[in-house]
Amino acid sequence: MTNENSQRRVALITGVTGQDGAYLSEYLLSLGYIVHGVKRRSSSFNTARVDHLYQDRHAGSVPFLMHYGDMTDSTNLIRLVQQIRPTEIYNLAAQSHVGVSFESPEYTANADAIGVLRLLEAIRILGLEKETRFYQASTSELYGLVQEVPQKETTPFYPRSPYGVAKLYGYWITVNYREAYGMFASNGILFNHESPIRGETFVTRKITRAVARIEVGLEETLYLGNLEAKRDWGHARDYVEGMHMILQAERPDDFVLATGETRSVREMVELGFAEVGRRIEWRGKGVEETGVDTKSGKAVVRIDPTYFRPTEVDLLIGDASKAREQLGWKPKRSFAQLVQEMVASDLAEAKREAENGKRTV
Ligand code: NDP
Ligand code: GDR
Repeated sequence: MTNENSQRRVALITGVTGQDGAYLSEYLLSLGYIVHGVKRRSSSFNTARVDHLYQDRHAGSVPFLMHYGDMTDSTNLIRLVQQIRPTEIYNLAAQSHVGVSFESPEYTANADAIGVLRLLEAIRILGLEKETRFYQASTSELYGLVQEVPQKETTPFYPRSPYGVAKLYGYWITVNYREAYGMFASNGILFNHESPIRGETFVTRKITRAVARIEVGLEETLYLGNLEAKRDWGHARDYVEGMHMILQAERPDDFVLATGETRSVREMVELGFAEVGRRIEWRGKGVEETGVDTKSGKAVVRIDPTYFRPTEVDLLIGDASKAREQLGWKPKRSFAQLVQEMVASDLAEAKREAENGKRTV
């Protein structure tokens, strides 16, 4: 069975201004979709990741449009779904930072849990259950405290943060609406995926950005929390293709997307610095531990206890066999390529900043 609306391919993406929203928009546009994105009102520009997709909108009709909206505003979501009548909705909007969710747990629950319900209800209220397919951005954070490795669709959930718990609701309400109302509603349980446009406070980007800034002399020290946590890190471009595949499947279902490899934050630090020819030697223990650059003899990595989380997810490693067998999805880009691409991009940016700094002084 193909999508009933295969003639008309109109996607609505919440969280369009985020890392995945930007790559997914690019990908769907390349497939000929009309893409509508939901952006939040902000006092400063927040569309840098998608500006290149709609900068020519005054020149003529463009297949990329943006609308103001918020996951905490159901009337707004209902109106958008009514106006756009999308054939596919990708719900990517979320307060997506695990650490921040301990600081803002109620807001995280509102946007990440009840927000999913609001969108599903919008589809139902408007009678679009058979017209609109729904993708929910679920996460490996659902697995939390290790129950089984590698983690797959049948592994029990045990979330370890307000973010993880909010996403648990999002996961199950998606399953429930599928079963209760026959909606084409699917979860992608995605393991960590990164890129040069990853938010700057997530650990991979924080590391590659600091490597670049230390290299060009803009910064001296990278402060981190738990170095022992292990993550299954893939490339965001591969994962947005998987999201699309999940909505083209014959039946709605839930799929893990992961690389099947895991590395610690410590290893990520070493690999990041290795990209600029620096070797890190670890000295000391606990919060006194430092990462010393053997070339300069300087401590370039230090521990800041404020980055430790009250409850941590120690080990994530995913088994994406179901997605490989049923959807034909597998990651194309390696971890080494990912780190190389991120450091190169951050180096270019740091050099530009250093140049501009010199000019204005
Ligand atoms: P980002 O943090 O880069 O993007 C999140 C997006 O959600 C941004 O566009 C943000 O807007 C928007 N947003 C946040 N709160 C609201 C709100 N209340 N109303 C409307 N929009 C809102 O996340 P990613 O792109 O990395 O992730 C996309 C989704 O996938 C998220 O739901 C995340 O939880 C989930 N996920 C991500 C994984 C990853 O490794 N990247 C892995 C598994 C799941 P603004 O730009 O204005 O802040
Ligand atoms: P995560 O990503 O929590 O896995 O959630 P993040 O990069 O924030 O943390 C990964 C691991 O690194 C440890 N860590 C630090 N993390 C941050 N952010 N900053 C630090 O200084 C630091 N030092 C050590 C963390 O403790 C953690 O163990 C991401 C998000 O994209 C979620 O939205 C998504 O659902 C999951 O990935 C899958």
